[in-house]
Amino acid sequence: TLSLLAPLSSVAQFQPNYDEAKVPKFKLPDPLFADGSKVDSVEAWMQKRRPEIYSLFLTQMFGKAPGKPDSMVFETETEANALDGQAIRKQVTIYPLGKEKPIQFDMLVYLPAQADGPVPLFVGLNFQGNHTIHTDPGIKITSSWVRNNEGLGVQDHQATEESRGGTASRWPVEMILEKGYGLATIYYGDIDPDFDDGFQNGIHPYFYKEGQTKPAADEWGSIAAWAWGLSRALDYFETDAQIDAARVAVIGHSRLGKTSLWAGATDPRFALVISNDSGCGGAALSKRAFGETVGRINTAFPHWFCGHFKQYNENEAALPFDQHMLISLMAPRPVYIASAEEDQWADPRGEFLSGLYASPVYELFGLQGLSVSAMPAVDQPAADGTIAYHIRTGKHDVTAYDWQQYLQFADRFLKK
Ligand code: GTR
Repeated sequence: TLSLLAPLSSVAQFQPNYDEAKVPKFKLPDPLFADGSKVDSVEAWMQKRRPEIYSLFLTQMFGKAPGKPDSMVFETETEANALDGQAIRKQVTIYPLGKEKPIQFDMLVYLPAQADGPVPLFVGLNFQGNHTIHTDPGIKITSSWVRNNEGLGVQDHQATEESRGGTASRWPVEMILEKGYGLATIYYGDIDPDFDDGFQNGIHPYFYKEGQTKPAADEWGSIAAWAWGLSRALDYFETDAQIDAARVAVIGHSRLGKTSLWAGATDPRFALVISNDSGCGGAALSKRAFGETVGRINTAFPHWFCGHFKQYNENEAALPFDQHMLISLMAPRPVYIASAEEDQWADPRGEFLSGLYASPVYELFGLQGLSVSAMPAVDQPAADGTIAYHIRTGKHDVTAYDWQQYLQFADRFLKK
């Protein structure tokens, strides 16, 4: 990930804390406490407390996004015999604002060839283009801006043939299909290129009011835009008879794990939410200031969150919420939080604690949140509850091991 860091001097000088003894004393807001009293019913949660918490994340962290546009157009190319007959491959061009507006999201969809009805599906954004997730020669190569990457043969921000299959280890397509699930992915740069250009490219400018040149301090940053793109994918699934739009899991890694969590919070149509190594601004508690901090992330990536989030730089104590409350916004839907042992930057313990402190909200629904109260050992998933957690050996990545756990977890909720 080092190659993804912005070369700012203040960023280079940042010294992360990796010492548990130096975690500041902090007090977490109680998701089930409002106006001096305990939230004691599902109704009070859904009608009052959840909207309150949601509005804090919306205006103070991720920023407000537009709703579902009414001018969307989908164009689909289908290959009935992809991956040696194992899959139906669809490449769906999503024109979120209609064909007159020159912005399109290319979505790659694989569905199991043998299915006796609409299938459940995983959807997630990818970092380097759809063609990097599998060597399948039929996958279109994106013409959007991509990050230069020597290993993937990307120069001048243009994807080439050389990167086909280059990130396949993160996308075990055959394994997913064998288990009866579909998989859909969009290159996140189709929605908003991941660099700070003052919001001149990507989806944002299409929504500026007369005279507006950038989002207001409570309006969407890039993460909210990527999450908005995921909801447009879901809009498509609702039109495809081979996909069961009521059984869609949203998954993301790292910055895209922050994105899958926000997608789950903003769009209740996502039936299951997966955060893979999402870290700061994702599942990790900000107030622990362990590894990456709010100030560090807002300096290196000023475009990810909304303007208002910058007021918490070096000032996590002032946050009126923390990330356990982001997890609580998924309730009662299942959520899986995963960490990696060598990914201390993302604060695995802070990711676990978010799941733990979100659990009382699930209990309000009569469900078990996390099934354990102490952090599990590495490679010992705690996945019996409606919130699941594991910390895997190894580094910041998505692996077949991670996917095996997600598939097993999904089987409990998304299989008929
Ligand atoms: C890092 C960033 C993390 C995480 C990661 C990634 O540079 O500090 O928050 O998002 O990038 O997305 O790979």
